[in-house]
Amino acid sequence: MHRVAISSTGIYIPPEVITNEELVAAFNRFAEQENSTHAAAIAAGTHQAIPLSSVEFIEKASGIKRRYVMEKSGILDPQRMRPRLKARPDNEISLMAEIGVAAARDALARAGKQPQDIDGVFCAAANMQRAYPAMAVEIQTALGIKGFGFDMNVACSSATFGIEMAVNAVKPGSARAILVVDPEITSPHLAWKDRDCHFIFGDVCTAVLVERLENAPAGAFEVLGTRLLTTFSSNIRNNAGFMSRAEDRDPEDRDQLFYQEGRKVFKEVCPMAAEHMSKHLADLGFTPQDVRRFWLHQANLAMNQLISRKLLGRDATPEEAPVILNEFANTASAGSIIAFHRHHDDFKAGEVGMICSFGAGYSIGSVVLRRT
Ligand code: CO8
Repeated sequence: MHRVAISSTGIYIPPEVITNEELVAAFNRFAEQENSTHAAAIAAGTHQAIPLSSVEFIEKASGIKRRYVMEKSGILDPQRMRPRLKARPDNEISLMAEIGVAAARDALARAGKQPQDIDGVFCAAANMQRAYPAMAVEIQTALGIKGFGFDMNVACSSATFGIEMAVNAVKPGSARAILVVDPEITSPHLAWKDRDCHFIFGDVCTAVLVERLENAPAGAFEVLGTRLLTTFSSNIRNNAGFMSRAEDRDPEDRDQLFYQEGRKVFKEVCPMAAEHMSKHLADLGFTPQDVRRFWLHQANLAMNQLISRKLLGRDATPEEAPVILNEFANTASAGSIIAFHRHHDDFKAGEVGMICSFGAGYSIGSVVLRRT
């Protein structure tokens, strides 16, 4: 069996930013237009007025201040309220694969590796652009990697579940190295007309290079353990799928986009995540106090504060549980990887850190790392 390490990570950041101020102004223009169209019915009590959104609420409830998106003009157009993405012909690389290739190239360069050093690509994301052929195979071929690839979706835990799959391929020797690529283009799946969730998500792509420790560059992070947990919940859902057409569903139907019971998710997932993390650490012979940094899923600031408090018995410092959701919003499975990507350079050899994601499914995935 081989010892396994994360050699590097990479990131692709989309070209456009939407601040909370811009987002709320566009949403409120949309709400006012709708309300004025339906003014008579609203006055008669037969139609519900759309309430206005507010920057103060968003920042207080979530900690999110802005988000990157692939295309913002369509999202901010009150007549449209969704991104404008161009359909590409089959002989052009698809958008998810294009940003996957960019993040993967960044990860390869940071580890000083070439495509011929890699044996597989897992495309792990909460939403796939199409059913087949796999995005992973398109990314693999565009990079010039010989070997294999497949897509996997475990919502916000796709990246950590992908890391476990990669560790399980590298450890027994079936692959020397795997790229876990997480292109999270969340904006086409977000209900930008729904005040309760229009602020939550952003687009990004991350990549993680998992390989044999013996081939990893100095300063790589050895994977000491991975652990996965799922339990079914309908509190975060998206019912869009291949049966929608046969069911005569309108793509604009509310359940064909992301929807959730945010309060219930908050209450149920925080204790589950804290318990999962402390058990995983205990089984590896660590206490939470032995961990220098927790790179947590980035859905909600108060959620991460509560989980850290449950783990440590006190508030975590920003150094112990870094926050990136103020800049990126919730980027589904990429959030904890961005936190790791941005906040690991200061680790000394021997120091231990933990990545943990949690989200729809419910799903929780943790990875314990030690700097070499
Ligand atoms: N502006 C002003 N007021 C608002 C707004 C707004 N934008 N939104 C809601 N309000 C109002 C509500 O109507 C409510 O009013 P009232 O008290 O009169 O009913 C009041 O503010 C409070 O509302 P909430 O109780 O809903 O507010 P919370 O404090 O619970 O905050 C959050 C809402 C931020 C959603 C919070 O509950 C949360 O973050 N929960 C955790 C959610 C979470 O982690 N979800 C994970 C989902 S991600 C995932 O797993 C991957 C999915 C795949 C990606 C898909 C891509 C699109």
